[in-house]
Amino acid sequence: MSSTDASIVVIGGGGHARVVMEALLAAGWQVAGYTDPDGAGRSFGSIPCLGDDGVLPSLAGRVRYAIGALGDNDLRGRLARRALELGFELGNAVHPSARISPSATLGQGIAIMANAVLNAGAVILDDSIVNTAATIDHDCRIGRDVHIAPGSHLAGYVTVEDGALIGVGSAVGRGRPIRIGSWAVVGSGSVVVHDVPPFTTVAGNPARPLRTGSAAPRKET
Ligand code: JB3
Repeated sequence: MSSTDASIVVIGGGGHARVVMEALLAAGWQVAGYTDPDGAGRSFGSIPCLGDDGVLPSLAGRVRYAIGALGDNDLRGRLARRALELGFELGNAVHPSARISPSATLGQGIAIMANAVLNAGAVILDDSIVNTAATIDHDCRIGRDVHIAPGSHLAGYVTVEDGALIGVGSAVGRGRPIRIGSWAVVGSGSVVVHDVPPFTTVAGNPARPLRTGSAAPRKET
């Protein structure tokens, strides 16, 4: 394995990581391998599992980039920050079929999957996922460690704070500012037209609160 500017290690080896790896390959990255505690001796196509995350320190001098590739927002963010501490830079997995406005702003360690759309002025912060065919319209602001699940649609001026999950096939916004609070969860197929407080789970059409918590929720859609 040689260090190149396009070489990246993927942290995670499950379903999300496989989609990330295919997006990376399609975008021209050299995927050096992935880490997974359950992946010993396995590979994904020609991409080897390098072992668990204990191998990362020894890779840091040889592979320039890493990306956290787990669906769990909290774990993904923590692993990405650990990679930064080890000296990796965070790379972005942007599938070539995604349509990203030239006025959009991307952080680091982000996954933007096939057929996603980011329109004018959208901002996506570090370690967030814009999953397959999700659309983020103008002037939306997506925080860190967020997951916009497949087929979700955000109208203009939506803010999604750190750690929040917008479940599969949801619609958020109605053309004026709406805020989804940090670590909130929007259930699959919801229609959200009002602010959602932090640590709150909502679902339905119109989306209504199901429960309120005080700690980072596990992933769920
Ligand atoms: O809904 C969609 C399109 N994708 C979902 C994604 C966003 O989240 C997907 O369907 C899953 O619900 C989920 O994908 P993820 O996180 O890849 O989950 P899963 O397929 O269950 O695989 C998790 C993998 O992470 C397993 O192979 C675990 O062994 C591994 N893992 C767990 N903890 C870890 C760690 N890997 C590393 N490197 N480090 C860990 O600490």
